[in-house]
Amino acid sequence: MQITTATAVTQAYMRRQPLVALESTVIAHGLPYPQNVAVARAMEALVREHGAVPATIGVVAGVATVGLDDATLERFAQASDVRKLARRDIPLAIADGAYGATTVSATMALAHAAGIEVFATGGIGGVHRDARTSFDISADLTELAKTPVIVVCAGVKSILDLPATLEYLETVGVPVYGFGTSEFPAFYTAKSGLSVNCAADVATIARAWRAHRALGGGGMIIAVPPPPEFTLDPIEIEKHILQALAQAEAAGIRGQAVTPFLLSAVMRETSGESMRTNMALLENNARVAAAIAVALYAV
Ligand code: PSU
Ligand code: MN
Repeated sequence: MQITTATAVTQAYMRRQPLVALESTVIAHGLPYPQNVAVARAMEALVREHGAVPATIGVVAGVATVGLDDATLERFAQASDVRKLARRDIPLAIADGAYGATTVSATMALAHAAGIEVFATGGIGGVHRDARTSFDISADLTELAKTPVIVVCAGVKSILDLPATLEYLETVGVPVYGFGTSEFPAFYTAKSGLSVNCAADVATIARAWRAHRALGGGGMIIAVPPPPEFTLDPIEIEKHILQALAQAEAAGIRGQAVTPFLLSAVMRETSGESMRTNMALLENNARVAAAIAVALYAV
């Protein structure tokens, strides 16, 4: 399989500059236009400002691409023919010559294939609240179990079952560190009531990563609380989530459509407030990921 890398990414390898992978599902299926392309560009700019080279990942006309150019970002942000790709969806997208936005699992797979160790996103997928009957557990979790990439996120959206997601990650040996906190963030808020190990700074993360890799470990989660000025009231947000879940149930939404449906329902319910939080934490995570990528060169 051929992987195309952008010139800036190839140069980064040659110059031994740190790289940060970014996903494209959040652009194509996670946020509305034009906010999606604005935040994608802002994340790339922030990664550069903090000393690393950004590589947004996707499948472009059947070609796995590391480092989408600006016109392709725009296409992903606007087009309705862009597939949502988990790891298992990459092969057919390539064979069909299709366009595909990569989720966390697919982005990790391609980032690793391209030699990139750090990846910034918003929230990872996880165990859905109805998993006992639906069996809906995101492929992000199994990917984290095996693919060695540091995933910088704001934890897991509370549309999911957070305690079950943390249990799953423990079972499959994925380290989950709060960035400067021992409380697992819940995406819209810093508070989930769930404890994780605290990693105090990027140098600590870099040392822990080397140890994890030396032991043959796969992925690692760095959970960064959302910026305080953008956090939402957990009780308020839970009301909207319950409404979104009821709408999904009534509309019979299943499979990979569930997450995008719930995200846009919550955005509607909160009249865009949750979208502002989403954008702010994506940008914040891009900064932290760049700092971690830089720190990896120092250990
Ligand atoms: N969480 C968000 N926004 C998103 C996603 C997750 O806050 O857009 C996307 C990510 O790409 C993640 C995917 O990998 O949803 C998970 O989808 P599923 O639940 O179908 O595995
Ligand atoms: Mn699912």
